[in-house]
Amino acid sequence: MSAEYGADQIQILEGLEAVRKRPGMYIGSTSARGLHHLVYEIVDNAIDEALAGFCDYITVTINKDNSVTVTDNGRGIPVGINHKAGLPAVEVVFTVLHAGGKFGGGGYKVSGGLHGVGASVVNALSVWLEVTICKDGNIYRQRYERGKVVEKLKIIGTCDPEKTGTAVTFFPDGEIFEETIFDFNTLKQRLREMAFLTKGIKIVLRDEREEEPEERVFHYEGGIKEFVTYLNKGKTPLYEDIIFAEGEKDGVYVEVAMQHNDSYTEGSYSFVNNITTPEGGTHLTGFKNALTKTFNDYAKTNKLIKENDQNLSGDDIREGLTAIISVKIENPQFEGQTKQKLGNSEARGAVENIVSDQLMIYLEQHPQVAKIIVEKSLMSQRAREAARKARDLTRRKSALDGLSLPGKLADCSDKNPENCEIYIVEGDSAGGSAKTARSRATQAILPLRGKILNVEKARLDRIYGNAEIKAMITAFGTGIHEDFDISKLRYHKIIIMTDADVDGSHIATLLLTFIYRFMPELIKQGYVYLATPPLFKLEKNKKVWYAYSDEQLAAILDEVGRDQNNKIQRYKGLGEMDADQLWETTMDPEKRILKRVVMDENQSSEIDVTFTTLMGDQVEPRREFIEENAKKVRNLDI
Ligand code: 0RA
Repeated sequence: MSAEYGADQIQILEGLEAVRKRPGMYIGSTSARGLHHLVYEIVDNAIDEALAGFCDYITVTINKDNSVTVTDNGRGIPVGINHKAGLPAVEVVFTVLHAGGKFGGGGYKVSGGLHGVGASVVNALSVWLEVTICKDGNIYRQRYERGKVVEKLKIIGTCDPEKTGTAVTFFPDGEIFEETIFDFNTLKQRLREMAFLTKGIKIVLRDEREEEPEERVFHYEGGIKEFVTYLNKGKTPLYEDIIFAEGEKDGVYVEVAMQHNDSYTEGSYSFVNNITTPEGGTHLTGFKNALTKTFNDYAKTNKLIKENDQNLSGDDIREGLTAIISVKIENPQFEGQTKQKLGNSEARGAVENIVSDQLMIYLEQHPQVAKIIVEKSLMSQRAREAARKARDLTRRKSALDGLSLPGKLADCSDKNPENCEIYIVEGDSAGGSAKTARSRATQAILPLRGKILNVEKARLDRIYGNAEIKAMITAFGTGIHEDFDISKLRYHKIIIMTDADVDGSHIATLLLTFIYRFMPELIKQGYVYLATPPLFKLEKNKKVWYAYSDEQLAAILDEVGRDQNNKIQRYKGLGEMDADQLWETTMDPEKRILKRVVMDENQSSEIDVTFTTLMGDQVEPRREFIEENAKKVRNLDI
């Protein structure tokens, strides 16, 4: 080996040391999210090979030892010497930062968002990584440890020269990650999404850790059209077709699929190079512009609305719309706070043009569908108008009253939102106890009567007219929709306190659905919590213990001894506790357990499916969901 080679080698090692020193900079975080990004990173490379037209089969296996293997049937990572580095190309891919994209095999590179950082980052953050390549009738293998080459690339056998492909196995480094156990469901959701976004690809996910390995196959010949069908599964579509537009303009490849359902919420999800853009950007703007313009043009030309009538607004046209907007672009520019908003201006024009042209043709060929959508939009327009009037009325009233907080609210005296919390309490009687128990300075209580309105099934005007919802909106102080202003939030903890039974969870779910649909920012910023009332009270020799789970009760019983002096009470509702008990077990900031409600913005389409499945009007998908998830619930409340 020449001296030059040694010098090169040192530089390479330094590169990957930087990744180990600041892993967050490369994969976002070292939490479970970062851990799963390692898998997506390797899968992305295989997807690139698929987009280049050379691969149609990918497997992802969680092995018994919790390492992960990703295989693809692409051309195999090149093994020849890369002359610039003087090393086999595959070694460069795994040991040089950002080397991945340089070996482009044509097609679009997935290189945006949080990942797209390259296989070398996965290597740097793994205890060990092995790559096996079938190419030209040989099987090649190389192994690395914490990013460093352990041995030279070597041929370990032969294979059918017709067969090519790559397998990568890695074991995540516990020195780097807070969590090293892969979650099947997390991988399942992202891999399903990747399969929808890459039509024709077959992705198999396998979990070998269980006695009986679990396996899921994702394969959608219809691509994002099937994605829309999937998202609308628990809903009632307004027409059969999935409307589809596809094309390329100015280096932007565009695919859009959409279908309306009879709900009142919009579910549009946009992607750039297969990565979700929760903050939207130019591609989403282009889509919205195209939709608004095309429907108004069509409706006027075909006399569905009169020349002098008010235009349909974008919000009206998108009421109940499920849509996927997917663009692929060579050099995506990301903007915004979390770098998740597409900035390329050519994407706006490309999407707007392609969608406008193809949507107009579709509407002209399908006047029945066009009529259904325009009529739905007109109904939305009327409801929006009614809601606006109702809201103006409340606004005027509150201007007259000064600050008109809901009558049932027992507010706290501290006016600094950072110190303040509001308990949303199920039922007037528990509300009464909570009012007695609370710490008046910082804890406000809002009792709600019975079940609140299911916002999945109601239109805006009814939602605004609902007393319980109005009470929450005014108590929070933020307003909703276009009026929403988080700086006006009056409490930095919104705590949902319901009975620890099926009805209680249902009410909590209804409340969360409302907050998720109308004030998602409250969840994103971590202001929403669930209170945890105890399930049991144990009394023995004048001493009292509370248990919040069956396991905890068993543990306490083991400690105090299981005998006749034990008096165990099972709480069925908050109402069974007096004010002192409620304070001690559920409200005292020193002792209570609060669960913060969190959401992964990168999985918002899945969250949407879950809410629809649980709260929508289709019974069968809900039954399937419960059956699939029931086995994961340990303390099934019967
Ligand atoms: C560039 C060129 C060639 C293959 C690949 C990239 C490739 C990369 C990855 C990453 C994961 N799986 C992959 N499969 C293929 C082909 C070069 C040649 O034809 O020799």
